[in-house]
Amino acid sequence: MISKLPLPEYEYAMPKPDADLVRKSIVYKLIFILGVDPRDATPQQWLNAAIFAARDLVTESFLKTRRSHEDHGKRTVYYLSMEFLMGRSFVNSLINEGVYDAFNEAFSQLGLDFADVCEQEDDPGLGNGGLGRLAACFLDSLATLRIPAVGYGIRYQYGMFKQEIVDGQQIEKPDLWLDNDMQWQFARPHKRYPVYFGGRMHVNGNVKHWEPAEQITALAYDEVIPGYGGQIANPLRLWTAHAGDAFDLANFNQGDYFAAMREQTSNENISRVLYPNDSTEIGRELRLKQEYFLVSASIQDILARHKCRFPNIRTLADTVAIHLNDTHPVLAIPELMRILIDEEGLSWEEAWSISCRVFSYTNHTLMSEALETWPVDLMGRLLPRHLDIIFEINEHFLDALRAIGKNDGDFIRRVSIIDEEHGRRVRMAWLAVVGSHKVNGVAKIHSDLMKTSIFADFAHIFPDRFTNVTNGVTPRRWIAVANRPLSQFLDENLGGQDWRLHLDHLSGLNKLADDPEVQAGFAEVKQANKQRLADYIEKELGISVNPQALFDVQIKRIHEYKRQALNVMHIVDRYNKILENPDADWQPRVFIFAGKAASAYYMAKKIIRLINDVAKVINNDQRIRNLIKVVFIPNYSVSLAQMIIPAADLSEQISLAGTEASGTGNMKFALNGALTIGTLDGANVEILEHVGEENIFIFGNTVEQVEAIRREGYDPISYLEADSDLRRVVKQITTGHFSPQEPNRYNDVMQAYGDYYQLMADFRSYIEAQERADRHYRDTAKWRRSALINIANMGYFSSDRSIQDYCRNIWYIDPISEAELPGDDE
Ligand code: 26V
Repeated sequence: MISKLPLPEYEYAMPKPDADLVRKSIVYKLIFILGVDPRDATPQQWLNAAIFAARDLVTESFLKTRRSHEDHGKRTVYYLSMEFLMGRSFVNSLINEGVYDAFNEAFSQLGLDFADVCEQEDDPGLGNGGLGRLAACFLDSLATLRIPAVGYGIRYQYGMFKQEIVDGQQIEKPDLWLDNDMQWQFARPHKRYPVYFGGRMHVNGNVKHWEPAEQITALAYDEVIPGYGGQIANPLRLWTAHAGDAFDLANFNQGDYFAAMREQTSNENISRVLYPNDSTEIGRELRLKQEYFLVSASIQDILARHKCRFPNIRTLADTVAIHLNDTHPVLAIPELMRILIDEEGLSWEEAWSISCRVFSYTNHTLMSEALETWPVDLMGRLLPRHLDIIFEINEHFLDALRAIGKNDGDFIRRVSIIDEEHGRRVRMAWLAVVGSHKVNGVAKIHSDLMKTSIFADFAHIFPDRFTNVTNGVTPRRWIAVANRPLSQFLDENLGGQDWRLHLDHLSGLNKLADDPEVQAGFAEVKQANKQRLADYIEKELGISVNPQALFDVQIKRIHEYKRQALNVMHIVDRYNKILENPDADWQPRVFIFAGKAASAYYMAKKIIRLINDVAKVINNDQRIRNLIKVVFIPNYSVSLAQMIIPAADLSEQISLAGTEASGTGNMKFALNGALTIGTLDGANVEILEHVGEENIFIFGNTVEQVEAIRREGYDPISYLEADSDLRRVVKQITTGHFSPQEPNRYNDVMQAYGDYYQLMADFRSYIEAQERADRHYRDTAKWRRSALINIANMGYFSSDRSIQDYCRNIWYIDPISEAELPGDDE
């Protein structure tokens, strides 16, 4: 059978996606690609065969898209990110290509359990958390919205570590995701670029020449990112450091072959491992090398592509937008400047004008310890020409300020890209702001705070440069893939499937939210998901939880600012009160935690241990009669999130106001019908605006209050003195009630650094919000109504909307139109 041809001059056969053909295609792949006898095949091998069959489908869209790009020369966005937290690809691809049912049916014809086969897939963890997952949601939306786009990242050999919990404590194990042959990626052995390091600069009059000392090769692997609907697929190009032709040029030239080979091994390390977003500054040479490696390979690739399509490098800014996902890839700015000036012969002014129009930058955190700065010495040693360019950018910038009379020394010191006060460092965020035409925060409140805190000076200098794009999440992965029962419920109640592409169509649920039948339908969906999670917990952890209880969930990176410890304090308080008043009408709750702590983050690891110690005591206290269960699910990942979020009743978003830039988990929970208990922080503020205050539990101090308390001198002890419940909780935790073998274990956990994240100040208000949640839950109809209203009003939080905002206000990019796609009948 010959299918529609995207490549008309070559005939080829593509299995039509009906179950029969899919099955045959899978068996074919099993036999002829994997060389496995179907009779002996393991579920893993069946999965591998099915992935090859599925990849054929996405590859067709991929090649079509490439053709269309080549034929139309459209403006393209290049999304540079050190992290892409993609999650598993198999089911997502089937759903986006519209062939899920065919594959499902094919497996049932083969007598295999489809869910079991899907579970065999690795979950590549090439990201830390929110920033990496956002990049993945954005790629899905870019492809779905037919935006010409390429993602660029690093193909780390080891992604985020595997977390095991041993005796209540986190143990890190290497994540060998590449072991199972990454079948989704196409190796591109001919796409290779040299990346240089070290050496020195030669200055000859006006001409500067960089003579590097080391060379390493960046090799491309392309992952296919299918858009929903199967028409478009964009590439995610991941670079790997190739040792083959890497050597120390100096040693090699001196004939010291063995010394040159030693270097080779160390150069291979560049794409070895993902760095954790530690609480402590990293300042490591290898990380800087990684950042430059990504940037250099990607910029070379972008320029090569431009030159293929257009004769003149001076038109670059007309067809290229490069987005910097946080400051991590900001060396792209001096790298582009270097190539335009040193290699293309442009003047500084021409190069700078192009560069500023090309680049845009997203800030993802206000936390000062996460703002990257690099020692001038280190930068000069690794990248002397880039440092030189950064100095020159700074000079031009400061000169321009002085020229308009802004020459106050203190001001100049504050805005200088070079921090002269902490041992001379390059401030990467300053470089990003100076070198981009737009800078955005990721939620309204965060974008506003950006302009009054870290970037206050720059907001005066460049008032039009700062803007907001509230984050979003893809409804394909976070409903269609993660929550099939809810998808079916939505299809039935909204009379169609188009919410997957137009998430605002969920608003149709608003008028159904009081309908008892609709409520019952939703309750059935939620119950099924809770049961599935309860089964997982029982199987993996041997803890039996009551699926009728309220599922109260906090899953995210473990960090002091996210205040998992405040959640624990509520649990302990509830424990105390149940013991005091056992006959009251207590709402049974299951408290579910998951998340990784950066391996060097002492306090975060301690919080994990505390959760597990508290769990042990409370879960085993017969007097509690299962009214509380505490569960820490190990090894949090995208695939775990896909199972846990659909099962949640209550979503914990309890960061100290002003610390969580946006959060995206908050959106995924609300989209799946959980109610939020949260502070007025990040995107919670906008979620409140959309769902209405009667459908969310808001508590705690506002940003203004937090700041006022800090200004006036925060005194955590005064809260302890005023609140005997709080006093009791803190005393129990810090004096060993939950760690009797080691009473001092948690004596630093509650008030570390003078309670910097103000747990004590928000405790009482949090407890009251939890009581409101209990009362609300008891009124079943009221809770279900609220859950439905949450879902109904999440349309705004689709990453499709975020991407449309970026395209309109920052990248100036239009989608590929239907007419520009190679037609099926071409
Ligand atoms: C910093 C560093 C510095 C050391 C090297 C590795 C590394 C990796 C990541 C980071 C910064 C992480 C910032 C981040 O993840 N921000 C989160 O971004 C989400 C998407 O915008 C947002 O929803 C979260 O609120 C925000 O915390």
